Amino acid sequence: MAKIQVIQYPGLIKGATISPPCWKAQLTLRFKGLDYEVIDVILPAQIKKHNPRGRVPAIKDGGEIIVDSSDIITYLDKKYPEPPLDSKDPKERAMIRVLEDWADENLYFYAVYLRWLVPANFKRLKTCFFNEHYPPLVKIVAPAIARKEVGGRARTQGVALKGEAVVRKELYECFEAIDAMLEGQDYLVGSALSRADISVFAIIDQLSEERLTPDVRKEIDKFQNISQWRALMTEKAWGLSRAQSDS
Ligand SMILES: N[C@@H](CCC(=O)N[C@@H](CS)C(=O)NCC(=O)O)C(=O)O
Repeated sequence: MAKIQVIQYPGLIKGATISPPCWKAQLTLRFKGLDYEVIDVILPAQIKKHNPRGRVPAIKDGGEIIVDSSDIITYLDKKYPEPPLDSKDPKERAMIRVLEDWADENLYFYAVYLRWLVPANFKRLKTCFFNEHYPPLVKIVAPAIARKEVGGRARTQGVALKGEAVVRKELYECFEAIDAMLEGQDYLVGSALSRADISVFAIIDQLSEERLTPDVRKEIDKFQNISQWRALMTEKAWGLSRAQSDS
């Protein structure tokens, strides 16, 4: 059987990705123990070849192409139901949805801000990502073009209208909230790992990348419940396909 393919932005190491929604798609495949390969794309034209919406991630499974990380989880959870990533309990399911949406539409934009709009971190992004993956001339212009595009989206969402101190305060309060949710339990909702954990973890894990946002990593490390949860999530996610990010 052909492997599932994940079309994604590359990462700092082979097989990884710099994009939280792409990481969310990969994590889903890992938790489900599904074999997959990644197809790295960097330019808008390459992305559009796979997804006319011009966004990553997209996955290809046999003849099917699915785009958008939430729709990817829904598809995979239906087609490969074990282990399930949703709850049977309607109240838990509702909370799982709310947390996934919060991660995608709120936490994600804080991550965008901290990576792209904080000058010291943007410099790191240029060194670790653009210099590594982009061809010689393109890498000179691509960071500024991408920053303008990403910044525009962050302004439309609202986060880029705020000052850095406010953004940091709000994000660190989100860490406090996540830590409080994890008090006395292994996972965010109920007793099993769900798509809420995957969605929130995809962002927290990426913000823990010391080469890009060492300032945020320091904050995350202050929270004991989050640290334990990160260790558990990492163990579950890498159980099957560690080789993919280590090779
Ligand atoms: N809500 C979407 C977000 C997808 C998204 O915005 N992906 C970004 C990468 S993190 C992208 O494709 N950017 C390419 C571009 O805008 O040209 C999801 O969860 O899949």
